[in-house]
Amino acid sequence: MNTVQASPYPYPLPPRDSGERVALVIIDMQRDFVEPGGFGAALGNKVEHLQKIVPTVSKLLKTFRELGLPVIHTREGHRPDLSDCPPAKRRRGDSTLRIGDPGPMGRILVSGEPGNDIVPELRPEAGELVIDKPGKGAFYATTLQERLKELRITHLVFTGVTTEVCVQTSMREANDRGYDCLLVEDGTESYFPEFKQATVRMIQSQGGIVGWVTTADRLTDALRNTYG
Ligand code: C5J
Repeated sequence: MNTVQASPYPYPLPPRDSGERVALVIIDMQRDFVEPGGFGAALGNKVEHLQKIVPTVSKLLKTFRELGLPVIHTREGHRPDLSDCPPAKRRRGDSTLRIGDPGPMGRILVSGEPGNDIVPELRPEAGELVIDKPGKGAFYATTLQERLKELRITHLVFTGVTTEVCVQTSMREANDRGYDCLLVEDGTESYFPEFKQATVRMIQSQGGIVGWVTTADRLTDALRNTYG
């Protein structure tokens, strides 16, 4: 079996034609989190820090597309009437701009607004799954699990933002549902470097309690050897 060099031990890739498939999951690479004027900035974060992973995620995206492997994009956002936004989520924090308020990129964290868009470099292509989610986890109140089953996806490679919030929550949800999960360390970022470091460590601790961790280059090499 082909594997990806990973920690705490090699990550097994499903053999071609095995009936199992690996997919790339790109979590919330939206303008609301990575550009000034969005939700991330409204919470007082330095959004520029997240922008440095865009080229790495973009290269991985290109590899998955070239190899004909499935890609899933997620977007955190709420319906325009905010009926799927718990009042507690809206109240949280001491920002002057709250979810649903008008900001420089439209209403904050509302589906269909410019800020809710995925950054242009990572824009989904026709045929790629886009999951709109009201929570931090990609499985909560979405059809993701059903779609993964339909597509026979058993292995999930996680990238995106932020490492310790939506990426880690989604990875834990996937792990509990029986998916083999791999985090790409240089394809994920946090507003807080120490939180990213801690997340990367805790995921692979105790023999891979939540999954495995690798780098984009190691993953790309293994994908090309296995599916190229
Ligand atoms: C946050 C996310 N941090 N995508 N969302 O609120 O991680």
